[in-house]
Amino acid sequence: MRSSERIWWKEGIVYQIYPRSFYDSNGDGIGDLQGIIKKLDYIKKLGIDIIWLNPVYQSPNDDMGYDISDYHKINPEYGHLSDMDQLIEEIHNRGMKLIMDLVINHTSSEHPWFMESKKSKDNLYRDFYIWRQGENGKEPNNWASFFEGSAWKYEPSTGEYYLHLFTEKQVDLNWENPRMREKIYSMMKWWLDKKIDGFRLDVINMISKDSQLPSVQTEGQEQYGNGRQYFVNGPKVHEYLQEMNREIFQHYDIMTVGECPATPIEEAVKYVDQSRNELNMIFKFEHVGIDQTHHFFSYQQWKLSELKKIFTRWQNGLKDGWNSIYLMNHDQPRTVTRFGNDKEYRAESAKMLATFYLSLKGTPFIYQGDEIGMTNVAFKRIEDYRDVATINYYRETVKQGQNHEQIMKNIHFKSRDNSRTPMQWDDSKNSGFSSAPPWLQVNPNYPTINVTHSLKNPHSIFHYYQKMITLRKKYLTLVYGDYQIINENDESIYAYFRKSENDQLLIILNFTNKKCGFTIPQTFFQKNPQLLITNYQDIVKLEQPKIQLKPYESRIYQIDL
Ligand code: TEU
Ligand code: CA
Repeated sequence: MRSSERIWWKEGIVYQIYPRSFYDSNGDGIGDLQGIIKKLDYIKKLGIDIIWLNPVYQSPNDDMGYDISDYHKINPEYGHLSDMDQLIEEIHNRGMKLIMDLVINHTSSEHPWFMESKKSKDNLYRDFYIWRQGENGKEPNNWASFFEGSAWKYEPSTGEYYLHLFTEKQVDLNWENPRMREKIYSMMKWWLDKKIDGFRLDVINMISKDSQLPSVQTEGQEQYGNGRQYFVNGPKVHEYLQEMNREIFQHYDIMTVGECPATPIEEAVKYVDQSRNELNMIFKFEHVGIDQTHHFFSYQQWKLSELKKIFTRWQNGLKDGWNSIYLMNHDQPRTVTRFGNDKEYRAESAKMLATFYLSLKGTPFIYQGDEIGMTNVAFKRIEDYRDVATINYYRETVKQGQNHEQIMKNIHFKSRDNSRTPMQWDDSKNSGFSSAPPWLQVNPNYPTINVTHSLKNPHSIFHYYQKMITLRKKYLTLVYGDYQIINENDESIYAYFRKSENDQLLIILNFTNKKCGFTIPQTFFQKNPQLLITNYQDIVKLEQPKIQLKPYESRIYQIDL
């Protein structure tokens, strides 16, 4: 490959840090910026190039930082701007980069803009948000909030309602207002001038709402319905992103990744086609919706053939764009619990899944703790949960008289707190995360699942991740090569080629807890394939194209072309 064609944010591997749960440096039970600084060598050791930080701005924490009350300040729980400057410098000193979470679909209701906006109808900041009159003593329309109840909140001081797609303390900004947009752009510039390396843009595909704000058809008795057809990938979203690109992105060498729930590939291409000058990549949601039914918290068994269809469609569908690759984040269940087996095959399946998402075309995002195979948690009492979506879901479903056991079962699988329990550093009290009781309890399995164990054991999940990352850097075909699915309909094994001018790689993944057979395609087998990596220790010599895979076994073979 010519070096001019190589791009750092395509080759880079991202590590997502949830700051509140990563490492507490001052013993208050809350992770912080100095804590991250202390662990940078650990992240570097894993082979990471880019760090994504969940929001650390000043916030009343109604939705754990996704409700920002001052974009120019750090939440004092995490530190100060001077700590942020130091963090940026320490990350750069280690040859890594940093992207910040940018939450600009909404602000906190405690943001000064909103404090002004709600004062009077002719306030200078009134139009920074979306205000409407009620309809017959009810909300302006019947949209539901993502976090239960109506998406509108009545504000007595001016007798109007404001829109909030998430909690009532997360107020949707009015992107129609050019003055508001300008303020956002200058804030972005302020951060980029601090030398950060890009942004992850929170629910960026929801910033443009249909100006009519029409009600939606609801199902049966439901009072509120999902209004997404009127604000997901809305009428002016691309206009705004192109403007943002002209004003900001194009002046810096940065990486941009937009979070885009409920976005099919036909819509996705519009965000990432290079020629359109919008974003570098987006987070797609189809694969994390695979086991979801009518509600975020209800789930069903998923099928491997379905997973393959989704990935294959996205691997091949962004012709002029680029993929992001992730299996979990701070909103999703733990990878090994959801897609692998967190019981008898925890190590094997976590390694198989690492082989999977680190061998696809796109920029991989590793969520903190996945590199040691952390699992879901199951707190017995709802009082032990901290996530607003979980707490609201519990309150609403109990009110509706749903079965308590079933509600807790759904929470145990789907709660966003599964991903947010403190990082498990060692087997000491509070998993070495903090000297004080943490803000959210540690997963009780920390005495066996922790970083110290993983670092000591040469065959650990950590060391496997490290190897996979090294491999991805050595074989650029894993980054840039074409993707070709081999066995679309098989429900046990997922196998695909990655191919470039110089070589071809075959990735074989057993997604089941049983032994399974697979036949290596003849043309590939004839070229003397070399085994690059496997998640089992006893390596079998390849004597014939028919192979047997152990439970959750994964292998990558390579041939020169
Ligand atoms: O998430 C957007 C989002 O719609 C979902 O991931 C959501 O969390 C899930 O469906 C649960 O209902 C982003 C952030 O990642 C999330 O943490 C925030 O809560 C949300 O935006 C609001 O800022
Ligand atoms: Ca702290």
